[in-house]
Amino acid sequence: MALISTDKKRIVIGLGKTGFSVVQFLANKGLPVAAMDTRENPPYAQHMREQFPAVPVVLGGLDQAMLNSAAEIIVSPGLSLETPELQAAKNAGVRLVGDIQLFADLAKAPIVAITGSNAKSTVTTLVGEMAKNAGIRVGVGGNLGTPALDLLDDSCELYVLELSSFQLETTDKLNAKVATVLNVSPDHLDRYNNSMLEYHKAKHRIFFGCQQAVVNKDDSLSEPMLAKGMSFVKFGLGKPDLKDFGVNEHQGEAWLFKGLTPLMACKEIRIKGLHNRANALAALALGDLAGIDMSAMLQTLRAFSGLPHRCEWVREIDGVAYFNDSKGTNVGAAEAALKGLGGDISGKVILIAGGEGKGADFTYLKNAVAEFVSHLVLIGTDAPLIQAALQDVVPCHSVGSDFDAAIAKARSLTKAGDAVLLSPACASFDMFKNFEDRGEQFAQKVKAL
Ligand code: UMA
Ligand code: ADP
Repeated sequence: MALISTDKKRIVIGLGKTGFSVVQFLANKGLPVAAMDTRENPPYAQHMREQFPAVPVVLGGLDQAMLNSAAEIIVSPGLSLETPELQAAKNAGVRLVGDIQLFADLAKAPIVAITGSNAKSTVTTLVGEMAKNAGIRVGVGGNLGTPALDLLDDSCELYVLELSSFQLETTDKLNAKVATVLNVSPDHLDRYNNSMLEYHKAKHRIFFGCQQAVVNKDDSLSEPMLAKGMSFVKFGLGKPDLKDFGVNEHQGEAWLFKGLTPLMACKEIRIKGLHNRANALAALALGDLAGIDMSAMLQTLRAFSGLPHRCEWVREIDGVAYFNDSKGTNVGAAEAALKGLGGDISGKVILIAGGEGKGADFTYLKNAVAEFVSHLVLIGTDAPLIQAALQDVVPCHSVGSDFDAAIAKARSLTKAGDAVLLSPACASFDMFKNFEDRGEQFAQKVKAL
């Protein structure tokens, strides 16, 4: 949909990264705009005063009368569409939309769109690096960090977007060239009335208007609900069918394959663990459909050393390795980290977990914990919920919100060959600024031991 000029204001809700990028985009086009945030002092309030002093800003709540008379409301991903004031405006006939839809309406280059409960950032970064290494002018962002509208550039030849379920809720037609739901496991259920179906449906909005889908053979929830007009390529850790990506034996070892063609030995992939093998296959499938040169993609897999805070090795003390997986913010991620790491060590994992559980059911972790974990050290608000779910399986040690005590306790429970893993299965906001802060503090404290 084109941006229609009107005297009515577009109202941007949220003055975080997204909201500020939307204000900037609309104001630069000369369109009337106002901004609101339910917070008294949102992160970009000062930037607004400095750079857009003429744009009206309402803080500490939403002004219903202004909302009801808006030309359109552009809602940041951090605020639920169920917010009563937004629902009232919608009922008064005002369209609610998000930054990703504004982006999709104007982007001239093809879009590779990536969502899933886990592995989004890794796969998005990989596809972006693959495109760069193939000499393609590429814009990479979305939930990964750079708001989509900041990527718009007519000289761009390809966009690679990481999209969250929150961003997809406000996206009606993305029209991606290639899209994928990498995997679906419980996350953000507090925002979806505890309904996996609602969360799943939000993720699958990524396929609206899409030409080609990449499907995870090992996760049936990744299959598009409505496949009309779309072609498919699948990836999975087993042997691939003719046009799919998978793993097969070649020259006596495991190789990545496209159909019958061996591509490279799995041991050459620099990021380790079975979950990263799946991520490499997903990136290859997406990149191949987007037209990225295969040899540049394989070279990228040999060189890419992974993002910080994702199963990142920190240090070894007395034969015990310490890993920072602070980005493991839900049960599916913690499970993948345990399986990826647990199989690679001679001893057991001492897992540090806890924080804000977002309504998750932690019994999901029972099997992985029983197989790989010797002790669970628990921090943060939802430690009691995790303890209740897993204390039958493994000894649990709650230390409240004392992160130093958590690390000391974990260390005291180790023996040579073990690993200490921070993979909280929870959001960080009860004790830290964000997951990066949690991971950095962990690394710092472990290095100081
Ligand atoms: N908030 C309010 N009132 C408001 C608006 C927001 O209280 O009126 C609060 C909410 O609690 C929310 C927080 O502010 O959690 C941030 O919301 P925001 O919409 O201002 O966030 P942005 O700074 O714009 O960042 C968003 C994404 N954040 C969320 O979806 C919560 C960032 O993803 C993303 O990088 C950025 O846009 C650019 O696209 C972060 C994230 O945690 C990494 N995403 C979740 C995840 O990955 O699990 C979905
Ligand atoms: P996202 O952006 O979706 O949070 P990341 O690439 O940042 O994904 O990875 C987050 C966490 O998810 C990692 O720290 C790891 O614990 C877990 N993870 C990575 N790859 C996978 C996968 N293929 N399946 C399940 N979990 C994964």
